[in-house]
Amino acid sequence: MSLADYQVYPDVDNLMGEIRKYDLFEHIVELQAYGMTVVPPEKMQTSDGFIDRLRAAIIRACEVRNGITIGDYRTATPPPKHTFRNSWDLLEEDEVFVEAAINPVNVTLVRWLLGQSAVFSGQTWIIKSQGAQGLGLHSDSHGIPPGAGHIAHMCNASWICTDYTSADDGPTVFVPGSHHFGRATLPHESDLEKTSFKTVPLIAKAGSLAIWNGATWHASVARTNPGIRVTLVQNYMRSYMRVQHNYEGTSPQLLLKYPELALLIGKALYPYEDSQNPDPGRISPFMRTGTDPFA
Ligand SMILES: O=C(O)CCC(=O)C(=O)O
Ligand SMILES: [Fe+2]
Repeated sequence: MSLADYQVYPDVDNLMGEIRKYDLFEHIVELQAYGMTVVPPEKMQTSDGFIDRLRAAIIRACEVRNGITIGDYRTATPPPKHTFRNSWDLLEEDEVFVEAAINPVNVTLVRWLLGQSAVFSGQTWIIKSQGAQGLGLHSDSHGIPPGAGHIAHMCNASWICTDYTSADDGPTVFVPGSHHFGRATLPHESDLEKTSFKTVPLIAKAGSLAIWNGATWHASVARTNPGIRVTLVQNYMRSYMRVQHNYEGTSPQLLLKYPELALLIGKALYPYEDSQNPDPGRISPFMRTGTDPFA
């Protein structure tokens, strides 16, 4: 008899059942210890052709939204400045994005990190072509101040839509265990060339799911291979820090008269709320909170 069979702690007992059913114990341990894990395609319980449909839907959405032609992902050479635009909020573009968001293995791991009340926050693509630069080390738990480590507040569950075979594919890289630091990177820590933190690359077959505690530091390296890297990034979060009422509709006259009120009301923030229309002036103060509770 296992502890879960007593059914005295349903939030965990039910999750244990799913973890066992999908053979995820090793991934749960990796999430706890390293802050990230990669689940291979054969464990993902996806329907036939899922990852091909997902990759095609991402490419189609990027072509339509940005008025470009990408074509075959193995040979495409779209200019990076066009493929990184208008990439958020894909759920209603194609039902394959819903399939991606509610995949049972994905959801089990998300609930392990964020509890049963975890909510879906957003999806965006990464389309990375030959010559595209990497990204510095950062945490995705924007706005979570140091001191709030211990539990995951958000997570990133990314579908790998093309093979990441080596560093030449321009993959994400991670600092294992960095979620235990419970803070975002400081400016002098983020340059991958200069930082003393050691990283592991995300090597995975198309159809895998890479999932990490949002606090786990990660970066990406430049892509030198031809063709494009395609990824569907999905953010989930705990639901507890939502405002009780949407004050964004407050009358502009009132906000103009009381600038302090305008500051407190807080326009939706990238990447968590109004991803189509973020207020750039608020992004870096928000992210800086990740390094200082008084920021
Ligand atoms: O893999 C990458 O290109 C970076 C991904 C990243 O930082 C993210 O999805 O949060
Ligand atoms: Fe990130």
